[in-house]
Parts: sequence; C-alpha cells; structure tokens
Amino acid sequence: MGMPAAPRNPHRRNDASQPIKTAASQSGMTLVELIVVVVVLGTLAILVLRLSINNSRIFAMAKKSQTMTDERNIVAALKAYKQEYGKYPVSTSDVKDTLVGDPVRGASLSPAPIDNSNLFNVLRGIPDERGNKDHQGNPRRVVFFEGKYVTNPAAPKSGFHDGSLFDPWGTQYFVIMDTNSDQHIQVDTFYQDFKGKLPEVEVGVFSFGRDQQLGSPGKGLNNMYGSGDRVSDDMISWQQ
Ligand SMILES: [Ca+2]
Ligand SMILES: [Ca+2]
Repeated sequence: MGMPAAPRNPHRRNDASQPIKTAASQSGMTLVELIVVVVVLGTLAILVLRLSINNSRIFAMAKKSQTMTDERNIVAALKAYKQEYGKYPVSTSDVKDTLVGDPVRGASLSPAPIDNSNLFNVLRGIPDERGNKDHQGNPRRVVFFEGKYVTNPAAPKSGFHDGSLFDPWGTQYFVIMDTNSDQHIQVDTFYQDFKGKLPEVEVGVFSFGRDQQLGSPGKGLNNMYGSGDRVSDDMISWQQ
C-alpha cells in the first residue's frame, strides 16, 4: 500500500504562476545590489582618503609642534648657559654674531654656519675635540640641554646624530647668538624681510622646514610673508 497523497494547500498557487528565475538573479546579484555595493565601496574609499589626509595633517602638525618645543628649549638652554658663564658657548667672531647649523644645506647663508655639534656638545656637557675639548666649553659640566638620539642614523631626523641636533625633516637646527653684544641677531643677511628691523633678541633658532631649504617651499626664496606658494615654511623662534 502506498503513502497517502499530501493534502493540497488551497492557498498555494499554481507552479506556473511562480516568477521565472533569470540568469542574473541566479548568479547572486541584481543590478540594484550591484549599485549599492559600488556606492558603499565608493563611500569607504572617500573615508579612507579623508583619514589618510587627516593623518598626514596630524603628522605635519606634530612635526611643527616638536620643532617649536625644540627651539624654545634651545633658547632656554642658551640663556641658562649665559647666566652660568657670562658668555655664549660658541663664538666664531666678536664683531659678528655666530651662526651654527647645517653646513651643507646652509652653505649659502652668511656668515656660513659651522656644524651645530660644536654648540650642543658644550650644552650637553659632552667633551669633543672641536667645541668642547677637555670640557673647556663647559668646565662645570652642567647639562643645559638633553635630547633623544635619532632612530635612523642613515637619514637623521628629530634628534641627535654624531653630536648634531636635527629637526623633524632632517636638517640641522640653525642657532644664531648675539656674540657682538648689540642685543640684536643679525639675520637680515639671509632673511631679507628683517632688513632694517632686526629681531631684538640675543638668541634665535630656526629650521628650514619641510622643504629643507631657506625660505619658501621649493623656491628657495627669502620671502617670509609672501602669498601662495611663496610663503616660507621655515620655523623661527623669534616669531613664536
Ligand atoms: Ca648681534
Ligand atoms: Ca624652507
């Protein structure tokens, strides 16, 4: 004896009235679904792009903030040194102010800067054969300045390497000291904007900024307050 036939569902439609499945729907995605996916992916791409732009802005801000902090600390260290010893740690001339900094990237500056390790070895109480032989530059061995070492000595940035202090973009910090004692720093020989209005400070620190050259991004101009791409990216302690 066979199984009894299942009772027929009175509400069930005839098989013939079922929608016919197309090849597209069988492949798993309708046109509407495809559009939704494209829109979602597009939105995600925009979000990722915005995030990366924001991240690079945050990194740029962090570098500038680090530079301002370094410059303030250098000025403070030099003031403390002057208070301790009654002079500045390095003096290349008593008729001109003394400039230390990146001797390669700053080769066009006048006066030509000497490597800043001459200054920082004295301020850190580290003896060296040039600026601080047998602690002569800092006989009381006071530590006026401390800083971390760079993480990659092959491309030094943000710290000390070989006695020199580098800014976050990889150029040695420039420091100018009023060694001719006229209570001004003679910066107008390279920053033309300060001609006739020399900063009335005894110590100035500056960084060439992201373009690693004096003045404006990519232009090498001295224009500090120009417009558009002529605005300098240098960071200058006496303007903070
Ligand atoms: Ca001076
Ligand atoms: Ca610059």
